[in-house]
Amino acid sequence: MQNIFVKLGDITKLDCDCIVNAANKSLLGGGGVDGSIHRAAGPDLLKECRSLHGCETGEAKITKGYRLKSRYVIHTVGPVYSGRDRDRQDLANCYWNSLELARKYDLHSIAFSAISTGIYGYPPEEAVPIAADTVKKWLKEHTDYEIKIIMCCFNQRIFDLYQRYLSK
Ligand code: AR6
Repeated sequence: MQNIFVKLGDITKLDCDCIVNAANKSLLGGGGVDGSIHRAAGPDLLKECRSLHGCETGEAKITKGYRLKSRYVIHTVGPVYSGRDRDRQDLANCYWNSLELARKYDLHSIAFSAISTGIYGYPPEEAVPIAADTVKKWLKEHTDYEIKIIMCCFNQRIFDLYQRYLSK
């Protein structure tokens, strides 16, 4: 896919319109990528997050990026992996709703972290096809909207899975 790029590295270093945080329902920070984003953005991010009053699984909310290079942060809450059918829809909603929010704010580059594949335990082999299929479907339904999508991977295994799946 022309507009989808796979990148290995730290999402907090990326210079794009928005990065997508794998948050928890409180939106008040945590470990993993969430912790790194809050550390890099500085305390004003937490202040704005407090005003959002949390976020449901599969939904997405937006804040400014503060000290990050990225102008905005989209916070989405992935499912805690349970092995049930519902996980798949919840995870797909995270990608879909983040893209909807980016469009609403007229943002034209977005970097996703691999939502739920860390602390929330989603097996990367299952999560990567869901993420890739959802962004592809979104792009197909929004051909009038220009957006560069980066799938930012923090480890080689997820990077390889994306490369393989997206080249199909
Ligand atoms: N840049 C890019 N990707 C990263 C980075 C980084 N700096 N750090 C980690 N990853 P996780 P989850 C990858 O655990 O599974 C938090 O406590 C990581 O390798 O951050 O959705 C929240 O507050 C993995 O592939 O998020 C929640 O409580 C992916 O990001 C909970 O963790 C997601 O791993 C959410 O768990």
